[in-house]
Amino acid sequence: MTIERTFSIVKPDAVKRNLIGAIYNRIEKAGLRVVAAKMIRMDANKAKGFYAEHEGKPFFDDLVAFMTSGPVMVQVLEGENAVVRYRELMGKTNPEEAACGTLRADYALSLRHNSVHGADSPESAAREIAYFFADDEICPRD
Ligand code: RTP
Ligand code: MG
Repeated sequence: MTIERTFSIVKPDAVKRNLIGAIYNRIEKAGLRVVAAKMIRMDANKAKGFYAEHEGKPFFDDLVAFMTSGPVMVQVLEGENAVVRYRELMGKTNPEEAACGTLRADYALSLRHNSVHGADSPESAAREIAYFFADDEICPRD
């Protein structure tokens, strides 16, 4: 069994609507464990660095404005195949295309205000975890 880590954000639209607990509940029910978490408010530089892969795309400025519009919860999740399993739990980027029962189908407001982020590969997960957390802020479970 390979235990993997992934990186997750509860985005500003979900924090504003008091959905942190609901989303954590779904993460835990899916068998993923929260091994690090904190609330932060990103500034523009932090958000631009996080979404650097999208720099130059037409939605980039709006994405950065949205991600800095309020506090977010950032967390590290651990479990078997955590990257793929958390992407499945989130559903597709656009909530209109997200499968029933996924976080985005149930909570997202729009393509931009889509409530959650999840790393798209183990390599992205490693980069994103290191972008927000020091090693000693992560508490692996027994
Ligand atoms: P995320 O990185 O936030 O988990 O979302 P994702 O992998 O499902 O989607 P990605 O392609 O990485 O896009 C990042 C975020 O940018 C916004 N977006 N807007 N056409 C558009 O207006 C557009 N496309 C993407 C979404 O908020 C998406 O989550
Ligand atoms: Mg992405």
